[in-house]
Amino acid sequence: MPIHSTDITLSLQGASSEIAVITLNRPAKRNALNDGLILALRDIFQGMPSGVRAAVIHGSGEHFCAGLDLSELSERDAGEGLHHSRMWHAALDCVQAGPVPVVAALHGAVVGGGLELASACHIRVADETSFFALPEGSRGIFVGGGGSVRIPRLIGAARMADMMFTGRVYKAADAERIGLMQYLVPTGTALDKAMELATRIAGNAPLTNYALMHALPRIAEQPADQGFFTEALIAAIVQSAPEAKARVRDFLEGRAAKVSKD
Ligand code: 1HE
Repeated sequence: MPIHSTDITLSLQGASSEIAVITLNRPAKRNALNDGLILALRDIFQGMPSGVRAAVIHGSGEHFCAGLDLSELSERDAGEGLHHSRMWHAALDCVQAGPVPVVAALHGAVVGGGLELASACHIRVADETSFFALPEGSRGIFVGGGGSVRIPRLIGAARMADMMFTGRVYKAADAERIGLMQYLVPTGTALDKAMELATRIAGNAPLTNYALMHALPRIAEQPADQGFFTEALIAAIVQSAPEAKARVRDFLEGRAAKVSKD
C-alpha cells in the first residue's frame, strides 16, 4: 500500500482485526493536512484490508485537526487550485463512499479542512474540548474539501455561511445542538466511544452497512416517488442475503437481543 506520509498511521484493532484505526499523527502542526497526508488518507481507504468492517479516525495531541496546511497554500494559480481542491474531493470521497463506515473521534480544534474531513465520516463523536470553525472566511479563501456540499447537509447553509462570514466558533454543546455531531461525550473519551460504536457497526450484516453508506444518501437526495422505489429495491436485495435470514430467525427463536432502552 503506497502511503505518501509518515504523518498518518493505520492500525488494525478488535478481536478479528476488524476495526481500522486511522490516526492523524502530526501533533506539532495540530494535524494540519498537507498534500502528502491527504494522498495517504486516500491510499489507506483504497487499500483497506478486506477483513476490516468499520473504521475510526482520530487525531493525536491536543486537537483533531487544524485544517489545510496553510504553509502549502503559497503560489498556486487558479488551475492548480482547482486540481488541488479536486484532489481533496477524491480523497474524502474515498472516506465517505469507501469500503466501510467511518466514525470520527473529535477533540480540540475541528476546523477548516478538519471539519470537512469530519463531515465526510458517517458518525461524529466529539468530546467536551471540541470546537468547530471555518476560518477560511477570515483567511480570504473558501472551503475546498467538499465542505460546501457536506456541511450544509448537517447544519444548513445559513449556519455554515454565518461560520464563514463571522468566524463563529461553536463549542461542543452548541455544536451538538445544531447537529455537527451525533454524540457528545466527556473529555478524553471520544476515541473509546468511537471504538465502541465501530465495534457495533462491524457486527452488522455487511450488506446493511453497504446500503446505509451507498443507498441511503442517494435516496435522501431523490424525489419521494423515486426514493420509495429505490428503497424497495435495496430492501429486497438486503433481506435476500442468507445472513439477513439467519439474523431474523435468531430473533424469532429467542437467540437475538431485544430492543432495550437501557
Ligand atoms: C499550522 C496550522 C495550519 C497550526 N497550517 N500550520 N486552518 C486554520 O486557519 C486554523 C489555524 N490554526 C489555529 O487556529 C491554531 O493553530 C489551532 C486553534 C488549531 C491550535 O492552536 P494552538 O495554540 O494549539 O497551536 P498553534 O501554536 O497555533 O500552532 C502550533 C503549530 O502548528 C504552529 O507552528 P510552529 O512552527 O510555530 O510551532 C502553527 O503555525 C502550526 N499550525 N495550524 C499550517 N492550518 C481543502 S481547503 C481547506 C481550507 C482550510 O482548512 S483553511 C483553515 C486553515
